[in-house]
Amino acid sequence: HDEQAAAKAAAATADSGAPTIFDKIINKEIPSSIVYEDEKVLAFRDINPQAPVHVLVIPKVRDGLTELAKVTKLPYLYAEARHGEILGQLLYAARIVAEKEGILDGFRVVINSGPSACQSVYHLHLHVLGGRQMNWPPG
Ligand code: IU
Repeated sequence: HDEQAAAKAAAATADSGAPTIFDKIINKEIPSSIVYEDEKVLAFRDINPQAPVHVLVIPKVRDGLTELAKVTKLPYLYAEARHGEILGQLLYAARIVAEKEGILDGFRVVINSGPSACQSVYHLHLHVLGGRQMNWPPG
């Protein structure tokens, strides 16, 4: 698919250290459709939704949660014990989003980590997807 090829190309060229478009969304320099926000977390609608409900939940501070692997030089989810609180807050926000959006009958929370998983934005984000039958395995 064209879309998958584009995602892989974006992933391959991503600079995991630089600010991403999500910083601009956090700062409200770029408008987004916000579903939930608190001091630490922002949840907004994905611009290219893959389901009737498709919301991204992100930490306002990136804090090393997506890092370059020293060996492979590929970016990936780099959770450490010290991230426990923010990771819990992200899942809390995902639950609030699912309740607000009325998808408690079934929803999926996804983290794409690294190029082979088609990660395209190198600021940790949870995808909250629902509002249709979700299939397994995912693509
Ligand atoms: P991924 O897991 O890194 O592939 O997901 C990035 C998502 O960010 C993807 O679903 C995009 O549609 C979405 N997105 C967005 O909502 N707004 C933007 O300005 C950009 C990407 I760039």
